[in-house]
Amino acid sequence: MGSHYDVVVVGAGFAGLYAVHKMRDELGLDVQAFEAAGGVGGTWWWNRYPGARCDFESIHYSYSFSEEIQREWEWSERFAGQPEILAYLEWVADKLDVRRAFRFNTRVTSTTWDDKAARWIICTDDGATCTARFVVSCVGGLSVAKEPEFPGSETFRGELYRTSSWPHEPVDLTGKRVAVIGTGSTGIQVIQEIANEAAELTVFQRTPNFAAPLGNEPVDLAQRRWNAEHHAELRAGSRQHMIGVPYDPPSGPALAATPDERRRIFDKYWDRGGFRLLVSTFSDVIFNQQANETIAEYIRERIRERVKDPATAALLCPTDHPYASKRPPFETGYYEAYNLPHVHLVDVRSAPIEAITPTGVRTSSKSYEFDVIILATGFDVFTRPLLNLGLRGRDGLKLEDRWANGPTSYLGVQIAGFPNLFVINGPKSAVALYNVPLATEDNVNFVAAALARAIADKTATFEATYEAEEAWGRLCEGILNLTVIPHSKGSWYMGENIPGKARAAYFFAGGAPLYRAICAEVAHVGYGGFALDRVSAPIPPMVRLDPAAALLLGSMLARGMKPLDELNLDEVRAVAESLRELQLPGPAMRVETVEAPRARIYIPDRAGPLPVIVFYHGGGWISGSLDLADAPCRRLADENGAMVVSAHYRLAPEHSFPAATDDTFAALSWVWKHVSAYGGDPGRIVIMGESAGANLAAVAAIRARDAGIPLAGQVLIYPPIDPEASTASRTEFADGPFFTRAIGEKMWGAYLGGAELTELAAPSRASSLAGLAPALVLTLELDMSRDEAEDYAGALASAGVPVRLHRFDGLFHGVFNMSAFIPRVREMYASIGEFVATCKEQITEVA
Ligand code: NA7
Repeated sequence: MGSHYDVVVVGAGFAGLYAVHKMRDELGLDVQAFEAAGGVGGTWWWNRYPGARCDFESIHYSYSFSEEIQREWEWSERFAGQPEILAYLEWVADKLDVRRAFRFNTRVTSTTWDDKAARWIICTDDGATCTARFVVSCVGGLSVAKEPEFPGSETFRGELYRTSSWPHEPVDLTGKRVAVIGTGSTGIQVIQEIANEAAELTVFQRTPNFAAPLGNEPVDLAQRRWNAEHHAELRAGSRQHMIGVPYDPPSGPALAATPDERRRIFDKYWDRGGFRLLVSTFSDVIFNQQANETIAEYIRERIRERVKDPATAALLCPTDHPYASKRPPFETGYYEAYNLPHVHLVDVRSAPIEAITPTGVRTSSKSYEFDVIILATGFDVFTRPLLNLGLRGRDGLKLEDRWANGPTSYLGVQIAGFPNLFVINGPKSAVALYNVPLATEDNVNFVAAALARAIADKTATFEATYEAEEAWGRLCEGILNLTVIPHSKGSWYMGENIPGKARAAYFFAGGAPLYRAICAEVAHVGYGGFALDRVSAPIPPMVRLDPAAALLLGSMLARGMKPLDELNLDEVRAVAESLRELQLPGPAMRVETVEAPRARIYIPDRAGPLPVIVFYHGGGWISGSLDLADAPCRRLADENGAMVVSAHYRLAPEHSFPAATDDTFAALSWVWKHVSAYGGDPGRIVIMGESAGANLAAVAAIRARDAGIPLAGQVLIYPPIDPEASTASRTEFADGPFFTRAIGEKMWGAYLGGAELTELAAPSRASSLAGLAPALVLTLELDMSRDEAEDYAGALASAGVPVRLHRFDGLFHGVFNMSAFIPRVREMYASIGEFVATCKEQITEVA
């Protein structure tokens, strides 16, 4: 057995160069790296085809970790071409002096875990073997070309090139009859570049793509100076953006805009390049098929404007998949190429390619003759590069068996069963929709911190648990299913471009800020979801989020939302009111306003007398309003055929305890006495509240019992019960999601204002809970007040009160006000509906 290393790194692209630097120079580890290519550069070493270029601006598509590197390198074009990007990576490699860590022209052929020695055995194609405590794969996601599906390529007598292994010597296409197969990002770049060079260019297109102008141009001196001075803010903006570039936020939903407004916004971003057309136009294009169709049709119109022959234009217009459900390409003069008389478009959807022949290409309807054939048919993404490492994990577990039904991973960084193997930008990482160099830095930094921890603690094995992998897989799939991406056919996003490959979620589509927040949380809680020396730490809350809740949280992070406990009173109140934007609008109905006590009465158009819901809004006793409760009250009234009285109460800290409980109880007493004048039935009152409003409802239910006011039921929507409760959920969800223990404590403090804690603030402290109205208690899995609310439900039941307890998995405190973005809030309404119906029945029986 050859040498032993702390770390073996595989790959010399963006990830490998930075990983070697980080592990060797910052952690001081003994690192050996391997690279199959003859030099550094990764994808930019291999993909030397004419026109190869990045489509994130180079100022963003570059390393951010070193101020010196950012300052010293100047890009000549907005979107640099392959030679310049390769030169950059070579320059970085020299600057960091990482080349000497690499063995080039050396391919890893097998990577086998030795359980006894707790290390990896790595064999390479030069016949050498070494061992390493850790392996860090930096092999990239799009680094293994798709196997050609066409028989006969070896018989072709002309020149056959694959874009991803393009020769290093210039290829002269002048005067030649050239075929390009494939019209993805690569095919489009090649076609537009060589159209004027080839004598005849024939493009074989199976699926047209939604290509938009790249907007490339030289970077002038003034711009270079500006860039150099603004790196810090550009990078900060990038890291806060869903896809890791500081692009404008979208202008709300496309479906809420008029056709003229949509046109204006699409025009604005059409030729500005990057992914602006996707991320800076409208918020719903990636989520809603109807919204997506507005942008899809806009792009089709632009294609028709540019391509003279209507039949060719029609062939170039995609109609079988939503915009951005396949990775959108960018172009410069691509569509105009089809106006050239010697450029021909062949539709191989209707007549598929059957073979490559000695003289050219044969489709099911015709044979074509060529001097040169260029294959731009894509990659076997994410899985194949790792499978090619010949990985065998614990007990000889083969990676191909582990992944028979599609890839699994935890955070894209580790695969259960493969200890001490870390993957940079692996399957189910965020990289597919996240500016690669920044995604890479995030992953390398995460892995380096994990290694540092393992080394410091003398941890022999560091591995993802199967449970964490499952939870992560569910989140990835759930988020992807909320987008239009699964509606594409044949996209590498879903593994569908390779015949026989498992259709699955190959990446995390929740956006960079959420991904970063999750990784930070995982590390913060001691690598939750990982087993260190086989002792596993619990899966952190953010990994267990409902996918829609996760996406919403991600978009809040992208908007720069500060943690709630860092906000001042006015800011908390503003946040509470802003939740109205997250609510589904409530149905129109008659609303009466009462001044003393202040309340709104929502009266659905049904025959009375109506059952009555008395509703108290949430907001931690310090925020919230009748406006915040407006949409939920309309919905409650409509769905339950009930009159809903939304009661105002005074807020702390201006009015601390007992103002709110006195106001809410006074409102209840008023309803009992006066509601019949509005058509309500005082014999069928259900009291209900959300969050702090639920605490007030629980207390009002006790006061009602004591005052002889009959209630048909009480609905407590994630109520805080007792500020001194010492529960597991308080500890587990102390840092959120969304609602934190610190803000909870501030709210309780403001509400109590130093008053002694009694049953009028903490209902569980009542001397008896017997005789209270039947209760429905709704709790949320990822809420710090979950356990105290469930304990209260238990106490009510022990006191003989009929209780229903309904816990909702994956949701966090506050979601009742987020119904427009978290579809499962409808389950909460359904649960309330069932309960309220029972209350109605019971009273009817009594009556
Ligand atoms: P893509 O985007 O996977 O494109 C591959 C193209 O090759 C696409 O147009 C395919 O058509 C076509 N293709 C693949 N197999 C066939 C067969 N058998 N017959 C006809 N046409 C075929 O790969 P790219 O290299 O362009 O881009 C990959 C990524 O690199 C890109 O997304 C960026 O992230 C950078 P299909 O759509 O399958 O009908």
